[in-house]
Amino acid sequence: MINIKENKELSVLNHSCAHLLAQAVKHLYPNAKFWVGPVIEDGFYYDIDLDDQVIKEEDLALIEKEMKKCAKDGKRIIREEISKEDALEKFKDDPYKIDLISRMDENETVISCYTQGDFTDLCRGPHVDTTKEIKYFKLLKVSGAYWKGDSKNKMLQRIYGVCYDNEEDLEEHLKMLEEAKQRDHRKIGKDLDIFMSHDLVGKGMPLWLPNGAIVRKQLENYIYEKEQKLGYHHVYTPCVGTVDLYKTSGHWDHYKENMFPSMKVDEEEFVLRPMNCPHHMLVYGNKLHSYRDLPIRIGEFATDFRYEASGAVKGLERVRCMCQNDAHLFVTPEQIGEEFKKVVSLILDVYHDFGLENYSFRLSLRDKEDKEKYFDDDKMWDEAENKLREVLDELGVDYFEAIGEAAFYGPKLDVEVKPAVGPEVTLSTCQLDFLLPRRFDLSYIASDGSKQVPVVLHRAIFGTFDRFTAFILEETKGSLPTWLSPVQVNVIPVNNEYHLEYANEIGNLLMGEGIRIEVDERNEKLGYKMRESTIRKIPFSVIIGNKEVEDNTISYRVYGKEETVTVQKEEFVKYIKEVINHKKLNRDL
Ligand code: TSB
Ligand code: ZN
Repeated sequence: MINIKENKELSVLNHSCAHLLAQAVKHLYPNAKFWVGPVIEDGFYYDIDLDDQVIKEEDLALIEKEMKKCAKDGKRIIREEISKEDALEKFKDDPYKIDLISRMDENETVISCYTQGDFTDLCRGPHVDTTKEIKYFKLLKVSGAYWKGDSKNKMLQRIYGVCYDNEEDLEEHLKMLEEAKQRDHRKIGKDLDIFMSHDLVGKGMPLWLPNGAIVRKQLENYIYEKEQKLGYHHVYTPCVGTVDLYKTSGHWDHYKENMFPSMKVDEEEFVLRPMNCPHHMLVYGNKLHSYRDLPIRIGEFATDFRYEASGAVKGLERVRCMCQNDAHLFVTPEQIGEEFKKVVSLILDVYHDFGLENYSFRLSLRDKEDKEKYFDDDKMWDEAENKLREVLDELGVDYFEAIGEAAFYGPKLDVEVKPAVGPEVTLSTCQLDFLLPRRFDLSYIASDGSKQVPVVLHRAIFGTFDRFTAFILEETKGSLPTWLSPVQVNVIPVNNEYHLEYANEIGNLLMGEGIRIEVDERNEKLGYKMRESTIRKIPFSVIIGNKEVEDNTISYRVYGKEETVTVQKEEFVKYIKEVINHKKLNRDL
């Protein structure tokens, strides 16, 4: 897709279209006041204050119509330069423009305005010459946006749109948006009954429905087994901690704006935890350790709470209550490379099992000049950063480096993925940490008998179960591999009168083998039931008709495939168990 912001002509066109939008809104809502209307990667938006009037999605068509009318007039777009004083006078009734003008650079003594017909807006420009040039546009959505992005400020209404210089490109863009919408995990999650939300529970607090709970449980079992085999020890710790715990860890100073406010209970002051590291530090510190015990790997499927801006929360991808597939690995400095390699190998292994290919590794390093953000130990940083690079090269992993993106406590490796809608997000992460073990006064006895401080690797392979589920739903378009699917086999009798008994027998046989099944015993036509099976993306549909009853066989169809296969029932059981146990991907069926 074209990055509109980086394309000079399209950028001018989109910005002019934002003005056209403002002009139309002003015609239809005379009280409207305008904040800013910038060009973004995929179009433009305008933030508008309408007091208590609300623009709804269905109003956009009317606004678009008015825009077309204004554009057709073909008014010239005229630039005018005025002094700051004149600008303050001209816009004196508009607090938003006054705010913009007053904050302009000291040296900016001349201010430009653009006028088209009856509409004038403060703007640096440039713009197209006449409104006639703004032809191929579409308003896309409307949402709330706090003034200056601050939740303490008034909520404005943000209208998004896009504009091209020809019809084909606009059509192409809209088609792509429609495809992305179909792939959006929020839609799939609703269609497949994976999760819901409710205002009474709160923003960013999804409720996992029975189907979603099956998926999550399977993910938990899967990663637990892998971690067990790699020598992890799993723990359960509370999802609250005292403020003092987070003062000790440093989160209270460095991470407070991402935390829920504290609450007092008797004499103690608690916070909902945003991270699990402090708890795991205490678990490590519960015993004396020798270098022979290390690495010690403490894992937990741990619930965390983070304050995410209300405009940023999104389905399962960005939530305020999440469950991390977390672990903290305590190692000697000499073990960093080897342990990091195991984590990266585990990431590669897991992504391979899920057939994931659309991701990239980002190695976040310190900015050597920034002595304020990063603790001052060049030797330690250099060694750690080189070690991580070495491991990645050894494993032949492609990665890009991001200077200045490291955490203040150490370098890290993140896996970045692109959701159907919206900017990239991090899935897996592995972060080196030299500081936290010191803050908690952790130690081990080295081979020479001296007391040493361990190094910690924070790592989350799925990131959170929430975000990973969102991603996997989008990557598979909801057609999950059989081992993850809430319903694995849908048994469909052609005619209940003759075939239901045998269908139930097959259902019980499969259920007895631990396979998740449903028997569709509704009095509906076969075609209807098959279509529904497809809509629900159930991997296997088993069809039971006369022939199957007579021959003691079953016929099945794999999701997305045309052909129907008839086999002995024992053979089917064997086959589907193999598909599940080997976690076969749909593309390999
Ligand atoms: C890995 N202390 C480390 C941990 O030991 C930590 O918390 N790292 S983190 O802040 O990067 O979070 C881990 C992962 O959680 C991220 O990589 C990301 O995949 C996921 N995550 C972060 N914020 C959210 C959120 N708001 N909603 C869903 N998942 C999130
Ligand atoms: Zn951590």
